[in-house]
Amino acid sequence: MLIKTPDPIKPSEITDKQLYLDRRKFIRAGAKLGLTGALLNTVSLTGALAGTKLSTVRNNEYSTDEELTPYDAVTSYNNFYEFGTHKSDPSENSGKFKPQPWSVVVDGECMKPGTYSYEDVIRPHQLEERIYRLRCVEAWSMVIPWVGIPLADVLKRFEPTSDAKYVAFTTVMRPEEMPGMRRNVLDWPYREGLRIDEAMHPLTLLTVGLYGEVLPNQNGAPIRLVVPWKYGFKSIKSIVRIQFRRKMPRTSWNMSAPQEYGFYSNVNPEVDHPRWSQRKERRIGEFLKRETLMFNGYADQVASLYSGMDLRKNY
Ligand SMILES: Nc1nc2c(c(=O)[nH]1)N[C@H]1C(S)=C(S)[C@@H](COP(=O)(O)O)O[C@H]1N2
Ligand SMILES: [Mo]
Repeated sequence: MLIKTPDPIKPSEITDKQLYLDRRKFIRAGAKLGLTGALLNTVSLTGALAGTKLSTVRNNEYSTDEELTPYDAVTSYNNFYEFGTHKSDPSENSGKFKPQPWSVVVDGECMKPGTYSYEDVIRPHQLEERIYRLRCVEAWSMVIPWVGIPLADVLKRFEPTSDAKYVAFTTVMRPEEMPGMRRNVLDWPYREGLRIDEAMHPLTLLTVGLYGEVLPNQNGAPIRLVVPWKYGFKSIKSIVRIQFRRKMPRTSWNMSAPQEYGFYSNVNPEVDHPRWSQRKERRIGEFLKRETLMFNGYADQVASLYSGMDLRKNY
């Protein structure tokens, strides 16, 4: 017997276009007033598909009040080389990717290593909305209402030991579902890393959604990092491994071009990329360029992490 399973339906297909757009306007208006939590329904995260609403409360302490980058730009202008190197590739080529079920391997210098399911890692009642700037090393930027949990809250559950000086992250490798992996543009899998104090910093967010909904595949479903004071490439997508390390881990962009991309990769207008300036950026949707701010505007919160370090050497 053949059992027919329904195809996943996007909210944009259920509601008619105008209703859909009105709902978005409504959510955004609500978000501006800080009412997000009250407007959105609670859903089970198990098997949640892109577009499923998430129940969140706005974190105002860490959110910027700058104008949001439109949803369509956030979800169609992406860097996710596993799906191709053009900005439109991730949204066009990630339809076959299956972000559920999901699990994350946790290992290295910690007391609770193991394989954790998505539901073990993400506790729905801890989800917050945080509006952060994301600045790509290519000198464009966006303002995105992310939904996630402070990474520190997750990492502490794995009980890192005093030998855990760094945390390494790895992206899933599924060439059958990720057509960009057929080309060796990077040495797969995509890898990133943080110093333990950077990973534990309250701004560092383990993210599962944006615009009040479950992450679309192109934005790194089902779990990605957002480190707002660093260039966008540090915000690794579709994470399957978290490893506590004694030594500084190797990272994809540093491995591919060490003279251009360092381990730290803090947003720094004073230190140019060897092939272009980092002084200005284009906010997606805007015409004139903006001045890039030290640590992407988060200096008050994070500058102390780097006191005494030469940021020209540790770029
Ligand atoms: N696995 C993986 N993660 C990745 C990338 C990638 O190519 N592969 N690109 C990075 C870069 S360069 C940027 S700017 C951000 C973009 O995130 P966004 O598409 O959600 O805006 O994802 C980062 N995370
Ligand atoms: Mo980037």
